[in-house]
Amino acid sequence: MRIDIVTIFPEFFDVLNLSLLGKARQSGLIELGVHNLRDHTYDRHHSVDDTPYGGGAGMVMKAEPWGAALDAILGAEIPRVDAATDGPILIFPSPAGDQFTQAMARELSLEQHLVFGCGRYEGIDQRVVDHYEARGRVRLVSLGDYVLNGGEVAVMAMIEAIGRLIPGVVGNPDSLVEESHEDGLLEYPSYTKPSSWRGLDVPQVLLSGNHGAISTWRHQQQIERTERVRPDLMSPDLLPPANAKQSPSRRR
Ligand code: JEW
Repeated sequence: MRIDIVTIFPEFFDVLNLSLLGKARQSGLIELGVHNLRDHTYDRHHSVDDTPYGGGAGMVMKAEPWGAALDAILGAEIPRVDAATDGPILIFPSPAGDQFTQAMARELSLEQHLVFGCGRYEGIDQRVVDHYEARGRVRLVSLGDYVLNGGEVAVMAMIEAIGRLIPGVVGNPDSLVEESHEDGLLEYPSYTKPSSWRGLDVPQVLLSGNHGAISTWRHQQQIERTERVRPDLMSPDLLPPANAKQSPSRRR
């Protein structure tokens, strides 16, 4: 997968050289380009922002640098016939976007080319989104219902969630299917040595060697935990009838 990022803080993405994603880059599974928006300014002061039309607080990112930066990545061609279903996806993090989910990460991990535009200030001139929507696939994506100072942190989270779903990036593919959200349930609790710590014992079943019992216990734990902390994720057909009428306990 090819990933391009446009930002006024390219150094922010230096951490992508580390850990799992860094290895994926070295092995060529992920090709990353980080582009400084300011390299696409042609005025004396390299301005990327200006005051909003209509007044109001704060500054808005100017359309011209965004147009120049994105054209340099995407090419400056007129819309292609299949632009709605094919070609790169341009993603703008935004508090007004569709909620980023594991399902969206899964979909995006199948793409060949993602381009992320990181806004700052009060956001980007709306015409940038409008223009590129007419040329291809554009998505506004929200990390969640809270306000960040810009798109960089959101892009970092999205790249981590997407990157680890690319075959070969995470060493053991089993750890991908077993984990939270892939089956609509939260994780079961995990334990490692020692078997007793500060008076707290590892549940006996995990020491039993009975893999059937362990598997059943873990699934029960997933269902209980999901019902307790994220009932919104709970699909009724996964609930055993005995459990369905029980009121959620306050434990965590
Ligand atoms: C987020 C990009 C760029 C995403 C999530 N836009 C805007 C905006 C900002 C502050 C107040 C009001 C609007 C700052 N901002 C961003 C915020 C993404 C930008 C500028 C973002 N939360 N916040 N999920």
